[in-house]
Amino acid sequence: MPRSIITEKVRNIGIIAHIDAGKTTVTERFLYFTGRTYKIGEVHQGTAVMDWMEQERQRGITITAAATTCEWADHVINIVDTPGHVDFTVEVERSLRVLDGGVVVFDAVAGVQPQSETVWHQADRYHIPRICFVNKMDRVGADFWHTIETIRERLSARPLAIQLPIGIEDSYKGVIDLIEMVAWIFPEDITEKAQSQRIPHDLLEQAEKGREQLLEELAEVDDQLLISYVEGHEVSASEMKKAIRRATLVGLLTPVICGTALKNKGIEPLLDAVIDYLPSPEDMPPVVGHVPGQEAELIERAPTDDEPFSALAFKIVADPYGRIAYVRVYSGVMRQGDMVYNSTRNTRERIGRLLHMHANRREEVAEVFAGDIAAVVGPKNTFTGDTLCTEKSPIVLEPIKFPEPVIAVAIEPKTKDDQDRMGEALGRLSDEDPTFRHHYDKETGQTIMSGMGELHLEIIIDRMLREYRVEANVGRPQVAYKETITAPARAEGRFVRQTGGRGQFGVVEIDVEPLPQGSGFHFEDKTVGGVVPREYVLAIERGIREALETGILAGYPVIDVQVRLVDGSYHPVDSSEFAFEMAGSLAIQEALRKAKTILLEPIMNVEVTTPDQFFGDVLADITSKRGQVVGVDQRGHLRMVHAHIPLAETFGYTTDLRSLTQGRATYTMEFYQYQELPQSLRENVTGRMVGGRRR
Ligand SMILES: Nc1nc2c(ncn2[C@@H]2O[C@H](COP(=O)(O)OP(=O)(O)OP(=O)(O)O)[C@@H](O)[C@H]2O)c(=O)[nH]1
Ligand SMILES: [Mg+2]
Repeated sequence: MPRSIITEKVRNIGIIAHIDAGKTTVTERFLYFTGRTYKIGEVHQGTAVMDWMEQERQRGITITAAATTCEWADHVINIVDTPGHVDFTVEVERSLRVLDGGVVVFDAVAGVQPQSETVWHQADRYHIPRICFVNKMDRVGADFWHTIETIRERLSARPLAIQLPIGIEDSYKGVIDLIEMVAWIFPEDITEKAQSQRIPHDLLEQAEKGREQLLEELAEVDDQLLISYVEGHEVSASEMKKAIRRATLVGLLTPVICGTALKNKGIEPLLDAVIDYLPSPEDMPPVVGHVPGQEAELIERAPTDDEPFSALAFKIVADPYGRIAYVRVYSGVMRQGDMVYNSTRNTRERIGRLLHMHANRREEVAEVFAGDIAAVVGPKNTFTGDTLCTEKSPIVLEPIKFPEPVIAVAIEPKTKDDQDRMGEALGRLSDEDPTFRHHYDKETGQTIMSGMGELHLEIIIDRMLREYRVEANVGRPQVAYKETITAPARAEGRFVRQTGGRGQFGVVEIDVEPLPQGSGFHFEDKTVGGVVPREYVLAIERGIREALETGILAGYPVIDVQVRLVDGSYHPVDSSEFAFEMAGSLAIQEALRKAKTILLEPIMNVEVTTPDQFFGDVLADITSKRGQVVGVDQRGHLRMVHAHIPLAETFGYTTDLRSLTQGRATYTMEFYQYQELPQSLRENVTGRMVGGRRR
């Protein structure tokens, strides 16, 4: 069966923004205006199609990224609506990894907010072309131009206003399209179609100025347009659109338009802009990967159906009814019944059913093509970040990087039955969410769960109760400390037992070295001449990895370490994988003792918005929490305080801030980096434990 739509007419986009900017509301309007749904879903009424999880509807926030599809102007738009809350940043990260373009939504009153900055930089990392939608133009205090200014300043971007708003706040009516030079007034009655009309007389001069400025900015970055412009030709709307598209695709400019999703204004032009300015899969450069087992051997796949098949699994959903892997197809075709190769794990997977997803509704398809986003039902051994491809031409695509959990709680099931169900629930939930981890602490007999923040763990606990019926007592949140080394060291590990019968023999020598933050664990075999056979090297690495889960200071995981195996010896009879695993473990523990190991604590990026009169109190409170103020902005009567505060000091901050400011200040918080825990506080941590084991 041929594909029903050519790749050039496909858009894979993500809706990204700060929490509450209106992403889900925008997505719901997309579904309504394109005829996908017949009734508008509302977040605040708990009826949004995209926020289908119980926890989402109750809280009015998005927790999981939901995918859907709609059609507009002969094109297919695959949309992923992402959550804005930082605790669910994993959803943004994996969506951006597989999408081609982004719609960034801003609150017209607040302008760029901290989390929009974060998602913007995430999109930068993946070179995602984007357009900006200044939403909530109906709100008191809405300001299109101020928002554009914050995009320029805080995101270091080049925003390009391609519309002018008509009216503002209560009287916001529509927009002037500076390219076509027409006005759109959006009817109050949603069943009426918006019509373009002549620009109102009193706005004509402003519109002409706006267009002139738009042309100047475009000419600065686009040579083709520059030529027409300096030669004094009348530049046509279609020439302008092409130039804007070129500049957007390479990230030189970001078109900005406005509206109010809640009041159904500005949605059709936004859909047009998605088609006009965001890339199709064909516009994307070939995806790059490497030959399995040879990381330096790079290979490419062009985004066409006749290339060998390759796809990346970016999300696993494991509900009690089955396991589904969401994939992005980069090249080639995958059909039901195909045997595909998981090159990340060197396993094979028989493809059962293939689906297109609409939030939590499913539509079965026989095959999926280059550029598609689809779901595979029932894979057993495919995990987030894995590559699926043809075994004949294998490729390993770059996996997705996820942040480390920073917060932990102890959880104790109430009954034996709960205990059994909890095991299954934990397995499934961590399968879905790479930023959620759990382990069993032998010493305290507790299960420790760790994640990205209080809300993240709260939702997990809630899901365990509702979906898996696990009742449990949950401890207070604790900081997930880490350990790391600060100096290089060499150490030997000997595991030798040779008294009668078959003995044990494994001897290894390793070098360790600190790595920059975020690098993780690297292992390299530097031995020569087969002093340690290959299978034992793997055992050594395993032993080291395991030992690093429990550091020597307070039992917290050790991060950012380079380990080189430099020497070793084996015995033809007594050596075993077990002996080398032990030797590796002993060597790394010895090395950690020599390599000046320190404790690290997570530091958070906090932004507090407070009325002037509480500014002093807010500052003093931040200082008392070992916080450091790194910047202060002023807007009207509000101050925005940007600070770094250790996570340990932020528990309960919502309550503190409320009582300090009579509930008039707000804040957002996200992980910034790990820093050494001051010596004076070390005692508190080494005498306590969670997220690690005391030794
Ligand atoms: N006044 C006004 N309110 C809006 C507009 N768009 C959305 N809202 C409201 O803002 C709130 C948040 O909207 P959502 O669409 O849930 O925002 P979101 O960006 O999806 O939020 P998260 O997914 O939790 O990050 C809801 O109460 C919406 O009704 C708008 O244009 N004007
Ligand atoms: Mg949402």
